[in-house]
Amino acid sequence: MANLFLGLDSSTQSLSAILIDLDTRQVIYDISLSYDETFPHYRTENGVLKNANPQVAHTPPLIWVDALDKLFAQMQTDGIALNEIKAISGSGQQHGSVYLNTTAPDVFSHLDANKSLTENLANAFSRDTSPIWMDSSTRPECDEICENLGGLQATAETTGSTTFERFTGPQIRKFYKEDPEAYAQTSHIMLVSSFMASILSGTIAPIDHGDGAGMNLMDIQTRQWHPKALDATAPDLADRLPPLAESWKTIGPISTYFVKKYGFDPNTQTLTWSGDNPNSVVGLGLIKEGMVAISLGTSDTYFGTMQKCQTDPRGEGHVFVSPTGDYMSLICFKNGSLAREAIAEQFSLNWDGFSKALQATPPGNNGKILLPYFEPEIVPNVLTPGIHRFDLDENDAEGHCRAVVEAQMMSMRIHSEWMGVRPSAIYVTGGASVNTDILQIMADVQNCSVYQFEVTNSAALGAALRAAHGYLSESDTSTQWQDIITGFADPISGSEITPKNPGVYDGLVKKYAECEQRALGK
Ligand code: ADP
Ligand code: XUL
Repeated sequence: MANLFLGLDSSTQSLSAILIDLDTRQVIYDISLSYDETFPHYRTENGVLKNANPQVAHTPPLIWVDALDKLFAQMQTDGIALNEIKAISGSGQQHGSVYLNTTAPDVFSHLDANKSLTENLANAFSRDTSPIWMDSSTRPECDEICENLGGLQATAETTGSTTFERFTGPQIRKFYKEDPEAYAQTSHIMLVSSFMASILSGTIAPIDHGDGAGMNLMDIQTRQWHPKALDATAPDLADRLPPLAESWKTIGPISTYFVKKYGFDPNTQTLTWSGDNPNSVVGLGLIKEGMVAISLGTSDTYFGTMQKCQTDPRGEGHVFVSPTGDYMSLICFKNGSLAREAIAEQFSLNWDGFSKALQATPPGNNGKILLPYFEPEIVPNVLTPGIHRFDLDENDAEGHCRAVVEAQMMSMRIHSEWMGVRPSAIYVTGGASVNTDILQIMADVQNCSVYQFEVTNSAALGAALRAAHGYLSESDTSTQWQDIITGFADPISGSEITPKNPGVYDGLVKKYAECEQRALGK
């Protein structure tokens, strides 16, 4: 019998699954269901409900639930031996929160296999929509909580980050202030990760330290809920949160719903889920200090592992807990793939045309600069969207393609300086990491080699590897990460993209930083 472990990834735009066979070191199944395409009736756009206010970004949590049924049904149709899967873990887009009423524990523990998951859960919510990581509508709440915790630096030292609009604490506070009655009806607040784990396990699942660190509610040193942060957020919040747990904690056997409906083995173990970025740390094999990765998914993120907790004095970066138990640093840029797509669309280009434009333009773009704030930006903090051009003609299609990518890469270089180390190699993942022309600009701007991976969804792969690690650790506490990831989390041999134009960006980065300051009115 094969040694199968499943990783699920409930991300902004899709639900994906990766199934690995630990014996043969192979990914044997890899699937992704786009929310917009699979479930048009929820009317999401790139996984998000349209809102007149550009700062508001919500998703109906039922779409994530619906996707789980659809995904397992598809796996069954594709002949996957679901009964041979030993353990499942998962990855969720970070920070997004799900609000449930007092019926939730009973609903989760008695999921009726004669109904769909959405029918089972339809009445369990105290809030129909979930604010997700793209929401930036909580500036007042951020200020209130931050002040209560003693200011930017104290908040960062306490919770790993200063308050950010998308973080769960400020989002909970806004909900409590705007709708205290609905808050009173809420008995459980979950992250996307712990919500999905709750469905799979049929219990109220814990929040792991990795995703818990993205809430402004957890003490980053002790890894416990921080009483003062909870008090600064909303009344009686401790009663509404699940326990925190290490990322490798086994929750228990899979809910009988999935056994009856899809033929899972009743002994299949469910493990605690984590956030997509912490999962990617494992999926990319970043288990040693000093390794850096960039994810080009819906968001662009820049992250690395570190042993000691070192927070960003400027307050732009985050410290999360890595699923290995170490720390990870991270910076998140909202105008990632969707900004690249916006430029491609504006000039009617597909990815091939976009790449040709990158090839046809010189590194440094003859000084043309674009600040691509199509959506409110997280880093630097820009709440009113808008794009800014410097020495760039608005009809210059090729110039725009290069300018958007150069802007993203220069912004990463500038805003990662607080980490104190320039990378010597970068591992890259996410949907856009297949695009070698984008990666060449990354290598040039960072002046270091960039490596691609076979599996571009490192979050789902990381979840599958975490499932294997957690499952094996139950019976053998000496299980080593390196033994689990070997053969899975290695860059593609020969995929190294070396810098071809070092030096070009040293000057341009300065110009970019000045343009940024001007655009921000500083
Ligand atoms: P997430 O996990 O956040 O939902 P993904 O990692 O799946 O996102 O990445 C999806 C994005 O990948 C799409 O929005 C698309 O813009 C981008 N993408 C896919 N193929 C290419 C390509 N060849 N070049 C550039 N970007 C691409
Ligand atoms: C990280 C962040 C995003 C989401 C969605 O802090 O907000 O990367 O996890 O991918």
